[in-house]
Amino acid sequence: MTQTIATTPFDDQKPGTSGLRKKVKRFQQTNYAQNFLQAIFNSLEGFAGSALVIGGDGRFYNREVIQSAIKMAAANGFGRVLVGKGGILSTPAASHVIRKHSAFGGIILSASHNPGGPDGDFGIKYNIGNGGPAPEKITEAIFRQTSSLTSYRIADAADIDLDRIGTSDIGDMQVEVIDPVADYAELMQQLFDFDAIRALLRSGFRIVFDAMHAVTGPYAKEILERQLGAAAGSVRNFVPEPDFGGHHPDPNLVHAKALYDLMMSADAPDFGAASDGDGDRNLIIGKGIFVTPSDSLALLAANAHLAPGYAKGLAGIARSMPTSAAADRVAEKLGIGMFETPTGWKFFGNLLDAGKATICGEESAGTGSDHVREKDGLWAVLLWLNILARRGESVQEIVTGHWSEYGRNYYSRHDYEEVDIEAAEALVGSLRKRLPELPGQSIGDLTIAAADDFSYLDPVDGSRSDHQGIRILFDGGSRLVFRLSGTGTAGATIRLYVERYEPDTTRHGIETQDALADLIGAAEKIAGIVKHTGRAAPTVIT
Ligand code: G16
Repeated sequence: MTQTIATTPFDDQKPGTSGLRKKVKRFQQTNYAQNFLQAIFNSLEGFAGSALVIGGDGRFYNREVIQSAIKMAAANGFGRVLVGKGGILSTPAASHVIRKHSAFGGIILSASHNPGGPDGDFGIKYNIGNGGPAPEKITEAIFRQTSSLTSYRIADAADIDLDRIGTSDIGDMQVEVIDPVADYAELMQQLFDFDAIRALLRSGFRIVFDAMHAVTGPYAKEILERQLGAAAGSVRNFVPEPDFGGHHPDPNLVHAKALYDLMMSADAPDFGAASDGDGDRNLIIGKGIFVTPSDSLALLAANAHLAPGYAKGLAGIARSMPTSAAADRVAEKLGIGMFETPTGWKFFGNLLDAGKATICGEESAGTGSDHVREKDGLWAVLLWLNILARRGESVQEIVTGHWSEYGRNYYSRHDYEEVDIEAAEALVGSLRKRLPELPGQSIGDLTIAAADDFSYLDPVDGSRSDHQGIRILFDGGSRLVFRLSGTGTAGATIRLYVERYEPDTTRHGIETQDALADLIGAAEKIAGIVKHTGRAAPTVIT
């Protein structure tokens, strides 16, 4: 009953920052998804008879690929598959299910915050037994497999009924359709002071959570409204749609503008939050104040001890290199380790497994901890609510208090999306060539202290990752970072990260883009973005 289907390789199946992400239309080509799945299985060893977790964010094409993945898992020798009801598992929930059930690994179908629907994006990612994204060693092996594939194996079986919780068999493999929310909700109860949050919400503290028609809807409805008693209607856009209701499920100030506008209005609730397509990102907005992801990481780390799961304190903090240094100051004060990794959650896995870091975060709206091995949107929301409940202050008071204590890291990211790939590579190539001559040069009042191309040496397994972003460091600690995104599906996306540290509290009220204006001007002078790309302005500023 196992079929071996002949196929030919595709030359574009190199995993990016987070798995393989492409247009749905590309994934719909005959054998495209199956090839990649077979390449994953071919690159793994020793999984015969063990469990595999499969789930996705519910986007268009999710169900079809899930059926193939289940049948291919059976044909390749897995003993058991756990799949979320309706094919749904948020990325952090999938990570938890892998860990809790000691699965060999998991297949997560998502293109994260990218748009869905027939003209949108799709993605496949493999997570290892610790629940985290496969490290580069494995993604490189998968890529090698994709280039020489001649066939894939699939069980000749009927589709599994994904909408009914229960077990069935495909040959020797058992398929278990599980409640996607239950295990995750139980984990959150262990980490946070649900009584304190419940009391806060009962006291009239108003929250709004925008699930953006994506995967966190069922999780947020259950946890925030049913278990914690947030007012009915606090969770918005909570029904996951294959096309995310036609929206772009990216919780940033552009795509979650309605939430932002609400939070800046006179009658704003006390706390606003949103998550993305697959539930691993978060956006936090207080009444009248947006909290940058970099600040959020620092604040959560500084206050985590107020939640029962972190009462013992943190072992260390990790952040991706382009993320602001706000968390570094917290680590310094707490006297704990601070780790700077390349962009990509996969780089945190070793640090978390080794007990070197407890909390991790990225400028790209991701925060998480050692409770799973993915970033976790709802986890961040619950930790914020736990902190707010225990401190009894507003978001604004907590954020400005933090700046007074540690100084403020003004921070912004400018994205130039869908740029011609050659033009983007030329910009980076030219910068890379000029790195040695940059130190000592001055642009206006700014003097370049150092310039390099970031390399990471993993302190746990000694692996090295080069070319992870160009850093231009100025006297006084300001910084520019240039890198190309590894998650886009059309052309290239140039990311420019701008940061300035301001210790003086009397200068903490400046509008962010104004506070960074000299650095933004310097970025143009140094990199020639307009000349290279023909773009007069970024596509998205966050
Ligand atoms: C993924 C990765 C993150 C990374 C982000 C942006 O997030 O897991 O670690 O920061 O992409 O990456 P890039 O700058 O290369 O586009 P997600 O939420 O898209 O899975």
